Amino acid sequence: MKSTPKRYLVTSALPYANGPVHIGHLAGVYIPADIYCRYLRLRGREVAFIGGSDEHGVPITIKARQQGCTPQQVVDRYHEMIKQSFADFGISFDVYSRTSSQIHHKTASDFFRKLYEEGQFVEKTSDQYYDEEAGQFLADRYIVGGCPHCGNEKAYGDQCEKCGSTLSPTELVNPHSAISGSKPVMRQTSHWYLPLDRYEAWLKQWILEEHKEWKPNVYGQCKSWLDNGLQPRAVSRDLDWGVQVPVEGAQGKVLYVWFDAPIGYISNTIELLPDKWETYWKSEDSKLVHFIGKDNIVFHCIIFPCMLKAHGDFVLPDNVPANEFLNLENDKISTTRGWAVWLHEYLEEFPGKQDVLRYVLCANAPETKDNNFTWRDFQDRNNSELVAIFGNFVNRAMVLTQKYFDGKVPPSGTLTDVDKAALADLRAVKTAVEDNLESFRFREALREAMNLARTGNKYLADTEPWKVIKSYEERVKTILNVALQLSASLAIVMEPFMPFTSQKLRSLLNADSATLRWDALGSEALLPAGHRLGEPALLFDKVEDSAIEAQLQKLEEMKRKSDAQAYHAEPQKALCSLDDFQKMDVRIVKILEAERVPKSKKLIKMLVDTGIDQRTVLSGVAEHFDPQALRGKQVAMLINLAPRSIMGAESQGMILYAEDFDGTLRLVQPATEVKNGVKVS
Ligand code: B3M
Ligand code: ZN
Repeated sequence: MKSTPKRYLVTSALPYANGPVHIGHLAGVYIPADIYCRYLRLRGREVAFIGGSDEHGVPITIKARQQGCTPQQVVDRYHEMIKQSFADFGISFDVYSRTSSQIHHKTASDFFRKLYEEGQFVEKTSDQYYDEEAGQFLADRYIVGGCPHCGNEKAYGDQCEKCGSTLSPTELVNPHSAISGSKPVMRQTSHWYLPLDRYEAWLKQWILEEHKEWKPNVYGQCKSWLDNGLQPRAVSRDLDWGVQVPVEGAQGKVLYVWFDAPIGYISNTIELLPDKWETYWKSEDSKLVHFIGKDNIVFHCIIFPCMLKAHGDFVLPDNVPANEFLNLENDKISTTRGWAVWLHEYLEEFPGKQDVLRYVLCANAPETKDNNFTWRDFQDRNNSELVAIFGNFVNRAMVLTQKYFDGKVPPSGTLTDVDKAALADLRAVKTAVEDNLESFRFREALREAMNLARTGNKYLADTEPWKVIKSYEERVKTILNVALQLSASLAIVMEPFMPFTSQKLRSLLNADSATLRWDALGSEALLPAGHRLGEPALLFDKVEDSAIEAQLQKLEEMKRKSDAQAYHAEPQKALCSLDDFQKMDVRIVKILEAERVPKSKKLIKMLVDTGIDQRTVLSGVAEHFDPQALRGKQVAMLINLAPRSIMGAESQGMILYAEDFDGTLRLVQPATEVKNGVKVS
């Protein structure tokens, strides 16, 4: 057994500074990491919570190209924006720095040089894709093609985002350059590789034997990597954006972003604690924990540990509590498609409601499997949990105390069984929450904390102090004393999860964080009799239907916009002759009557004037048009299609429609009224 660590080094994935952050980032990484760190600090443990932006790599240069600016401009803009969003949501980093910093360039460079000088890399020459038009090698996301596993046509040279497989550029089907679109050629280049295969035996022992306690999703992914066998991994790239490879003759080569980025954790600790950082990174009694999303598991559990092992001076991660993904309204969150809830936009639309989102994202966190965020669930959890249970309980306790006892905590008298049961819950919550947090079960920890509010709410409903007051004031003193102790306990236990609410509640209770300390949690006398409370106020307010509808509509519009952008006209059909075409008699006809066919979901029966005759035609468009809207319209129709009988009626011809990118049907009409029966040719 390892002894209790002296200090905790907690890192959270460094987001690419190529766009704003969204709820998926928050739910997967930053909320659990923040809860963990806040909790550790409340317990008086020594913690360094390390964050920062990942400013290198192809994701950044691609964004710069799209926006027509320099990579530096991209990272400057998004670094500030991301940093602000995290601060707004109370993510309590001790440092939030960036990998473009000088300290980082030096740290990463020194790290590489040490390994290089000790002969830890293998230098290999190989053929790689090269874009002759753009004059550069195509690393990682610069090369796009078909995924050999799932057929996704937009897989990257390093990964398919659709099926999640890790790829190498040569596996792509029909590869092309993301820069010029051209077909790349092969060119020789040489790079340094970290021989992961040499670490296989050690990794198997270290992870599969010594870290069986890692979350099943993390352990399982590691096992499958190790079972498949590891290959040497290139740690340099032919790019001009990144940390220069610090070796003579390596002009035009930079460190692979996944080599430099995790070293960012070290650089940022150095920036935070220039004199003390080594106590965190180089002593066995430090506990290193990486919070990440599941797509980063291999880098944090296999590659970075091999780098650390090769270097030799540093501690290894003790745990890597990776989360799965959060979906949005049953669809994968996608930055490119705009299918996301951006943190800065949320704050504009729900000002002051940071904790509501923190609550919802933790209560529904994708801890063991992918999970789904829906705006309806957000509203439900706010209205029927935060407002109706937590907020309502605290408010009733405070308002009644104000009313009956002039806002002063009344003394507690003889306890009944109901009181004792409520107080038992109060005493039990500390261990329940602690045990769950220590083992990274954040949802369960929050549920336990919230159960205390449920207890309180039910306690008041059962004891009915507003009725008892008429006959038995002494009893009400005890009831409100108990209710206020529960409220005070909530202020403590909610602190890691909902820091803003906790702060507000402390101020309502007129008690500071020295009184309401974590280690006092479980005490039945947090607020002494006679203590004067602050003014009652609501902790939460309702989220109205209109606010939710506005969000759903916004998403819907986003989806339409991106579908429209992604639309490609279908390829042309095989050639036909003029004869073939002239066989088809297409005319402009007028719809005289239109009605739904009884018992059919799809069919509309129409009477049309073809200029030659009046006849019946059926169309399967009842889901697209109201019959009313068709009447009187002139449309294009193939009139010599052989008659067919459909649901007992005969259809003599076929009305033509244009189907838009989103499946919407439009009538094909002449721009101005023409005679019925004129030919379309
Ligand atoms: N920037 C990938 C990501 O944002 C990467 C993480 C780096 S952690 C050292 O998912
Ligand atoms: Zn795929």
